[in-house]
Amino acid sequence: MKPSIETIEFHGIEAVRLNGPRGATAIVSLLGGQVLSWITPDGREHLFLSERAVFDGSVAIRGGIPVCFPQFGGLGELPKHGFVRTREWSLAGQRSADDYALVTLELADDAETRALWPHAFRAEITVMLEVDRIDVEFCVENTGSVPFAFTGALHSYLRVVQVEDALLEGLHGHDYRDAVDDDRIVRETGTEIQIENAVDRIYFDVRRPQLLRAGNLSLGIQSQGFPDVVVWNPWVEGCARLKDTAPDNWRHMLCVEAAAVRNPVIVPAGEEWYGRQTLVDV
Ligand code: TA6
Repeated sequence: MKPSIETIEFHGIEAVRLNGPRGATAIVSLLGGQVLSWITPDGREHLFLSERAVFDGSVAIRGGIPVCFPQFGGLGELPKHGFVRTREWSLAGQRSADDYALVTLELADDAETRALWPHAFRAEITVMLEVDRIDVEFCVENTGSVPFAFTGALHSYLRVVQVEDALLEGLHGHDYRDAVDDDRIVRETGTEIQIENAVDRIYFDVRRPQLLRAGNLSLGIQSQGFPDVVVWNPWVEGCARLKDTAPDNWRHMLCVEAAAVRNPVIVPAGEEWYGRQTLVDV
């Protein structure tokens, strides 16, 4: 079957399914402009999506790849992780060929976003699915007449069988801000990170790709444009505090996020910025 793109309903909301080469698929919801599923030709789902996720736009969908913009986390006055996670994006383009399927979703400012954040912008998420990889590009254009600054992330929830068995490589030697230890700045000394407790770290200025290994899973994680990498797992207690996860969900997810947090990105009037994260099944 040749790659194709179709609109579907997924958990009652409008979404686009990318039918990629050799049976690879991805699902992107218009709500949040969020990738919710990525399945490789071997039938394996690589993204975690909570069975208690809420799909009515009242909160962000728990799982997949939420887009955090124009504020990462609670680093400012805006709602946590900004406001585009709960907005309805629209389909701006689609394309497929023998070896890929691609869609672009877009979102522009309106009266509601300007009431929260007084800037004119146009954001785009482009998802390209190939046989063994998914590439998610976030592009933001300043359509106003003054510069703006933002922080943000592609908040990818990677699915693992048992997070205790996961090893994340590629962050050795980088400084991180540790949110579970009073925001202390720590230098990573391990060549591999193991998740043995709650982890909520922002690694600064990461130039190398990461490799996530867990059981027979091996996933390459690369980013461009986004200087920082966030690693998050809420562990047992943190997961119990989340309303939209099941008690054991902490075990099946590890967020490895392409982020711009330490230094806000400045976008001059009329210009655009882009960053991307690529996940490769290796
Ligand atoms: O990216 C990690 C983080 O900022 C954590 O501190 C954690 O709270 C998480 O994001 C989830 O945030 P959310 O608003 O989706 O519950």
